This record gives sequence, structure tokens and C-alpha cells, in this order.
Amino acid sequence: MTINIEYVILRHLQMELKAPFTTSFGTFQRKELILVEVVDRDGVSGWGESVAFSAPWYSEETVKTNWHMLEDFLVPLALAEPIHHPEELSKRFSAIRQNNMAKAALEGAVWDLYAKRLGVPLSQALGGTKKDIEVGVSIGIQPTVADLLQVMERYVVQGYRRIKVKIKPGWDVDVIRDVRRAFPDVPLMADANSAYTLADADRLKALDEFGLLMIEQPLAADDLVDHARLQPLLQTPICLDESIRSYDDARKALDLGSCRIINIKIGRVGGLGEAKRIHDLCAERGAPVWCGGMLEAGVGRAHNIAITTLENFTLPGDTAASSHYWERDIITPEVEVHGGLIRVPDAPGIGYDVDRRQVERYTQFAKVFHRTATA
Ligand code: OSB
Ligand code: MG
Repeated sequence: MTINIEYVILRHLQMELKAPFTTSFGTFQRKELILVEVVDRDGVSGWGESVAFSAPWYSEETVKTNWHMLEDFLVPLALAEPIHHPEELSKRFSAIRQNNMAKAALEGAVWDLYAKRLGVPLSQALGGTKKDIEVGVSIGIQPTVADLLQVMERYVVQGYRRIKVKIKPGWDVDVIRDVRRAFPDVPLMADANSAYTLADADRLKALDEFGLLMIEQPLAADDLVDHARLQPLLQTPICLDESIRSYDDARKALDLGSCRIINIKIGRVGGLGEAKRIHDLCAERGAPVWCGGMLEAGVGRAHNIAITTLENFTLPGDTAASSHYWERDIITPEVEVHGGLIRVPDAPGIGYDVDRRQVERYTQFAKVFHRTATA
């Protein structure tokens, strides 16, 4: 197949979160995001979403650095020549170091277009087989433990398949003890977003008694070595998030024993192709994976659902319902969760319609990039 991209539209959106979301590195009140639309000669559109945040807290990328990378480097590469497969575009992008979220946003839009041209759901184009996916929910740090228990209750009742609680020094062992007392049987995990060091090993070890499914990213965002020293001290499996930015990072982490589980975020690893390669490697090595979240709007959520249909995504991911974060999402239908399951859409591409009226409502500015006449 040949994909001829005629033009690309970058839109800068701003969406208010229903409730502030707090992690060990800061609080989010709203989400700024870049929506990427690639349009081919027949007027078919593919959609991607940059998951970078406004500030460089989670990683060094931001909405502005993503816009810069897309405008000045990545979009020109996508428009330069026809594309025969999304992987060909990833290869073109490999000449540019890092900037994985910017790459993933455009690569994801081309994957959507590619699947639409094939007339198959994106999940199927990626090799996924599941018809439903199991999901959990991530709960931010709350003002009090009572607030946390109240919020948790809501999601447990709704049937989410596991609950993730954010922790940081001073909001950890005591909080998890109270949570366990209130919900003895709920599948539970904790995410530290790099808030600890090896010196805190005893504190992390104290979490062992609560039967957590895993502890996510306890140590530094760029570390594999200290995690490899920590893991043998704990019964709780370590899951890496921030530390895994590529297939090679995943390979090294598994070789070193830095973790037993990997959280795959499409943006963090540079796209659906790399996400799939990490998935395949983990399947070979017997390490389960799950799909993380970046407070995505509907387009990003749809991509997460598609990749989660691959076989070795055996643990519930963070792809909650649209209504968990948004008053009104940018896709129709919105992502719905029933009994902790999302039904995988079977329409071509991402399988949800982008609601252009909502997109316009949230768009602050946009820019169109045309193929140069000679290409
Ligand atoms: O570490 O997984 C994370 C949100 C913002 C930044 C980092 C993370 C998170 C979450 C929420 O845990 C994921 C989601 O619900 O989208
Ligand atoms: Mg995380």
C-alpha cells in the first residue's frame, strides 16, 4: 500500500480536567495537547495525539517541544515521500534522537490512516486479538486518606479491575495500610513516580505485607541499576514506567532484573511499532505488560485500547472511561467502561469518530502543512 499524505494539521487543544490530578511530581488542573491529523489524497484522515504535558515533570518533553519537533523536523519527514508502512516512517524518524512523544503522535496518526486504508480496526492492524480489554484506574494523591477511600469506593463499585494509588514519601505505608483495611481484596498497586532512592529500601520493603500487585517506578526516572539492586530486597514486583523509553531499555531492564513487569506507554517509547516490539520481547521473557496512561483525550485513549488487544497485555491498564477525566471527550462514542471492561471497537482505524465540533471548541490555535509541489 502507498500512503500519500497531502497535508498535516497540528492543533493545540486545552481541556479542563474534571478534578485535579496529583502525583509525587505535581498537580494537573488541565491538559494541553497536540492533536495530529494526517490527510491523504483521497481526503481520508488519520489521527494521533501527543501525550506530552505542559511542563517537563514526567519527562523532558513538553507540548511546546513537541510542537517544535513536529513542525520543524517530523512533519517535513512525513511529507517528503510516500509511506508504504507506518514502520517506514519510524525508520525515517530514527535519524532524530529521542523526542519520543512527538514521534509517536505523528506515527500514531499514520497508523490510523494505514488501518483505515486497509479497512481494518487498528487493533487488528497491530496484530491484536482481544475483543474486550480489562482496565483499572489510577487515583491521584488526595488531601486526606478519607478522601482517598471515598474516591476508591466509587471505582471499586464501578467494577474497575485494579486500583492504582499514587504514593510519595510521607504518603505511603500508612496510607496503603488504611486502604488495605478498607478494601482487603481489591487488586491494588502503588505508583511512586520516582519519588524514592535506594536509601528508602526499608520503607519500600514495608509495603510487602499489603499484597500489592506491583510497585511502579520507585526510583529515578533514568535508572536501571539501582532498581536491579532494589528488586531482590522486595517481594513486591517492581514495574518500570519512566525508565523504559525503548526496546533496548526493556531488554536491559529484564537482563539486569530491574523489574518483573513493564508499563508500556506508546508516547514514552516513541510509537506503536516500538510498543509492539517491547510487548513481543516481554512475552518471550515471560514478563507481563500493561498499558499506562497520560491523561489522554479520546484519540490517545483509542490508541491505548488498540495496543492493549495484544496477547501479553495480561494486566489491567490505566485506560479509564472518558468520563473519568472529561466533561466531554473529543470522540464519539466516548470510551465507556462496564464491569471493568472496554469493548474494542471494530470500525476501521482507531474505531471512534473524532468529534470535530468538540475539537474546535478546545482548539486554541492550529497550523496546516502542505506537501511541497515536487514531492
Ligand atoms: O505515572 O502513570 C503515571 C498521570 C500523569 C503522569 C504520569 C502517570 C499518570 C497516571 C495516570 O498514573 C494515568 C492515566 O489515568 O491516564
Ligand atoms: Mg507511572
